[in-house]
Amino acid sequence: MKKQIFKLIKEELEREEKTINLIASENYANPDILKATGSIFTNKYAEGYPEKRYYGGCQVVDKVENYAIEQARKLFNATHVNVQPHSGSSANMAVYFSQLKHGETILAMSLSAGGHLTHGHKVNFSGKLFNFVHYGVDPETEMLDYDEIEILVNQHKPKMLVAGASAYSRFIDFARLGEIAEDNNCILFVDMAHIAGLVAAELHPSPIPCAHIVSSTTHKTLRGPRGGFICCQGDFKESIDKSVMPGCQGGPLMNVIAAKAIAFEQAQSKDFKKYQEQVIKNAKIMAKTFKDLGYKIVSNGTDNHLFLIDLRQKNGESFEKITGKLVEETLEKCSIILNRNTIPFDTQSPVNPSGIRIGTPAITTRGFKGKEATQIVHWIDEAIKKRGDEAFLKKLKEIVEVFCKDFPIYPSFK
Ligand code: DSN
Repeated sequence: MKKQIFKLIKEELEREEKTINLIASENYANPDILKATGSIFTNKYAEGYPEKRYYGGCQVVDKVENYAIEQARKLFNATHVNVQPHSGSSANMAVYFSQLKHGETILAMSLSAGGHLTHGHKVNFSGKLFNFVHYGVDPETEMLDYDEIEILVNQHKPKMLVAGASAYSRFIDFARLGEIAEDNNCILFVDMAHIAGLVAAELHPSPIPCAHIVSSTTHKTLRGPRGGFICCQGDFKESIDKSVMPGCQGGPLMNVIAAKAIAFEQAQSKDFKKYQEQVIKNAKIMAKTFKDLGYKIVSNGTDNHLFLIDLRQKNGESFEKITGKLVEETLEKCSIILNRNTIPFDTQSPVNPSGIRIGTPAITTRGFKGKEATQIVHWIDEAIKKRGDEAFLKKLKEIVEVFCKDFPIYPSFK
């Protein structure tokens, strides 16, 4: 048994080293974070909060959790932080349960326009337990229409307004959303999971001063361990903490909290800011190169770490029957990994949507800059054009794998 899993860890290391990862929500956690995640803190039960636990022997983990909170507060300039959510979804669950009763109304961005499953999709707990109304993007600009959001808030009188996305490439105007929420006496909740690293590096406007509550994950642009956290204003502190534990979770994952502390600390460094600047540069370079090759970029560009390609047309003309699934599968044959994605107003199903999502956090951690980012776009274009040519795709796979060797992710792991 033991041998099997260690063999698979090695296999996954090889896969990660050999492939180009363009999944916008993934990144490579550094060895310190992996070490803390795999540490003996995994042994400890610590239900409760520092100095108020339901178990003995919590002296050391109290210091860990207090340190993680302190680092997160400093990083985001937040009044209160809860570092216990096991994931972004459980953080969001705790937020809803802390402020709303079953069936109350929430306004959020729809998943099909770029939102997130936990922002009220009908198959998710959120959509089943609360009355979600959704906003999308403007059909012309494919950007958020704040006037429309204001109209919907007026019309539906939601108790909570949710902002944040998993496939939206433009800055979000949290200040404007804060005004809308204030004028309408509703709670503004921002899920900043995708952009947390950019916010930490002050390269995206921060939701912290504008929103009552902000949730996030730690493993996307923030480049920490897989997990979640919640920041809130002082009035919400007690209800959020109670909702996380005992409301939604029992024992916190102290090993992951230790690793979150390291991530929050690392995100305060100059190197992290430089890294995030390059993440955005790479995304802009890739989007422009695709555009120059005739592809249609949703919203015509990007301000952040990702962008979407609308595969229905190239050079303004109908682009045969190219779908996100076909492109995802074709590229995987060439060791280029990304995900299919719906695009705004998609008429295709999410299983076989009309778009792909491209993100630069992982390739930038690996050291790819403009030259490499541009090269990848040309490879993707060639692979799409020669998608039926298995010999070409095989040859490209070999080229990509050799290319990756010059950019090791974990040089000390063998
Ligand atoms: N599913 C994640 C993403 O890929 O964006 C967000 O949770």
